[in-house]
Amino acid sequence: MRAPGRVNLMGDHIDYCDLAVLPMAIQRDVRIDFSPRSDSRVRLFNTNPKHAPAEFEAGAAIVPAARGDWSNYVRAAVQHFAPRVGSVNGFDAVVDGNLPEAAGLSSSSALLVASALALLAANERSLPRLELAQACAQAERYVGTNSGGMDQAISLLAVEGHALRVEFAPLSAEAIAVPPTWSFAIANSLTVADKSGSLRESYNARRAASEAALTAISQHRALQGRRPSYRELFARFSADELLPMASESMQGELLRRFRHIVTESARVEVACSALRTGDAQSFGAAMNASQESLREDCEVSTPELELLVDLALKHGAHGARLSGAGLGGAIVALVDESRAEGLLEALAEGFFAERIPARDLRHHLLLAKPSAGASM
Ligand code: NG1
Repeated sequence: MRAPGRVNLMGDHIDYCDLAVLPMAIQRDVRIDFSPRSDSRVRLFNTNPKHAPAEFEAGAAIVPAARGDWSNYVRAAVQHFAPRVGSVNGFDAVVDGNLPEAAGLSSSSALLVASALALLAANERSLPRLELAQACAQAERYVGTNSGGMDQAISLLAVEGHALRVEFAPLSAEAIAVPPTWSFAIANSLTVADKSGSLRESYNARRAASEAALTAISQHRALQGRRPSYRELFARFSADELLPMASESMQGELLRRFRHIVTESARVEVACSALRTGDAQSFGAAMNASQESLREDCEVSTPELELLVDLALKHGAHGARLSGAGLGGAIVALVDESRAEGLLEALAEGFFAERIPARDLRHHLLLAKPSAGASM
């Protein structure tokens, strides 16, 4: 079983508001080799020696391993899907992968998705992909992150050569072709974005702020105390109308978080149009505006991410932004194919040379290939 990681091209910290996002699956993935068992035991071995083997009983109430333990993503999938399967067969599995972990490239969701598919296959079951993606998003809450559904959706629904405009509630996806002359470079900031561990609270706090901001704006006279969803709000008011309304309804951090949600959601539409028409300049400008918003309003950038973005812009990128939850993790930069190698060299020299041995470079710096979703 293989499930890809992803880079998010536009729309961060808004999927949990059920607002559309624009991720793309990449060529790096999590792979699980498994054989079904006749009992309900799940036995796991990871080819990365950092991750200890694990073993548990499949069922509806699986005790989690310690916070941050890799096996929790498999436990999450098995606990969620075991009751659907009924009398469940477990599996023996070897887990392997080439995604940098905790880099904002969604290795955790890829592991969960691959585990869900393995459990279903071990029990000769299958589910429609859309249903599976929704269920995997719910399943991931087992690890304590109150996440949105972007990562599971892209890992399951991605189409080779395309990015995916993903909408939520109900989940749907539109594949948009990536022009062959566009390259997306990914560079890992090497600072850890470990959502399942210490950064869980910061992530959940942003989601909580998105809810609180909605409650605050519903007190505005134009809404008369009726609390809409973000989608309803955006259907009724333009960004230009909403921002002054927000200034009257909230302040400080909450206002900044709300402003990020409003402007980022608008940028997803700009980016989708630019992708459809092959307008790299507009796409890049939207990426740059997104980075500013992620830094100033969402407050999830770091000095290392800033440095990478600056380097990318100085060396030919149309635009660059952090990708995913931030607070570490990777950046993504849009560059013309003809300038991509030059950009990689500049990032290697300007950022990685003094931080990691050259042999590790390929792991942390790559050109993304828009890849297909999970497969057996
Ligand atoms: P990453 O980048 O994998 O930490 C997280 C969430 C997404 C989304 C982004 C921010 C999980 C599994 N994924 O992604 O749903 O909210 O942050 O856009 O928590």
